[in-house]
Amino acid sequence: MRGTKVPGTWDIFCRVVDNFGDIGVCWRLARQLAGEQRGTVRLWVDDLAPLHALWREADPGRARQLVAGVEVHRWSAGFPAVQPAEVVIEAFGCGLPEDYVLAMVGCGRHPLWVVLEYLSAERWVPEHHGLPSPHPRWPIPRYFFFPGFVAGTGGVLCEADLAARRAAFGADERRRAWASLGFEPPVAGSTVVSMFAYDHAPLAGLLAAWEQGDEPVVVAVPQGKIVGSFFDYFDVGGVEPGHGFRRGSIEVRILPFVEQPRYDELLWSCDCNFVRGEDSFVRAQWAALPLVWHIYPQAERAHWHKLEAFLDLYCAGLPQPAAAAVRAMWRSWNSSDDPAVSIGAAWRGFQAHRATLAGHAQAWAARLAELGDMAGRLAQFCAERVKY
Ligand code: TRH
Repeated sequence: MRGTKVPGTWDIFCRVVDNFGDIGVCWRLARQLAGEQRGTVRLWVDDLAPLHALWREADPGRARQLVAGVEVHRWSAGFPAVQPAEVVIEAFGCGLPEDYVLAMVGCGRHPLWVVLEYLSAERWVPEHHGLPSPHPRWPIPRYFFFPGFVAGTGGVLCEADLAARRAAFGADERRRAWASLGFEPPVAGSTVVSMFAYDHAPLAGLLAAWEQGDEPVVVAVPQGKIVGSFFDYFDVGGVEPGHGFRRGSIEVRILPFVEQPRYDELLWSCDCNFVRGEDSFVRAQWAALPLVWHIYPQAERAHWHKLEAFLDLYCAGLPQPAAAAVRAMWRSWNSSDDPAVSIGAAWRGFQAHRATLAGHAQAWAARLAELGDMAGRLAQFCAERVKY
């Protein structure tokens, strides 16, 4: 139907502010638009090293390459003269190159400019999602697109084959996944957790609780800065990925930083996942298992509103004691200054509800799936606004 055809060409602009989240989301989106929406997608990113960590085939030394059906370009100063795409995505306030904007202005039919925002569960998000954002100088159609967890937002990214991949991941696949990381599967009866968190997490308190607890805990830690905090706590030297160490009730497994699809498999192989930022947080929700979120810290504790807003949504429908345990655990994990509940006590409270939380995680993932995937919603959003 005229006016609702999914746009054919896309330019996604991404600046790596820090860590992996910005490129993690943009790369997932780019792959989906190319693979599932059959778009011709160019991804412009200013730093290819984090992309290489998420997807080894992406060569950080090449300024232009085709990877997983996406044309990946290093975004550097002196932007080349290119024909703008039908839809231009400015991710997370990264801005667009001035020359590129002028090329957009010069197009007979102006491209659609989409300002992709960060994910938030705050109440104002549905009211702002999809609003026009008129450019101060140029008559280019520009709109806000807000991902989110409720109807009226853009949803969250979810590949079309994710549920099938998850369902097909059984005991054999789990064994293979552990073997590929250099380990035997953890023995039955242990609580297996993955750990991806920022440096300021109250890790030592949690490790002490695990070490001194009655139950065996296996902690899988992908390579990253936080590994150093494990070495400090256990007073061990640099342990290489594929190796681990034990003390008391805890076994620590140091893993490589794996590619995005393998990270999903790690999440599926655990009983509880500690995740952070934006994209791993969403993947842990799709894993349909209990999770603990370390939110990206912002100035003036702005992140705290986001944390509470998500807790309000996530805990709705949970029996009160289990909801209180989730709140206590997440608040304690995110409080760098003197949390009201010690992290050890918070963990014990959280674990006491593990069966309820496991069931709830499945219900939450099913509810999220009903919203529809963000890439598809974005394609539809643009189809309704692009002028052909
Ligand atoms: O890395 P993050 O902390 O990213 C961000 C950025 O800090 C960003 O600036 C900030 O605004 C945002 O958080 C909120 O966390 P995130 O979003 O979870 O991204 C991590 C990515 O790394 C995600 O795509 C999952 C992936 N990953 C792997 O592919 N393999 C791994 O082994 C691990 C640990 C993660």
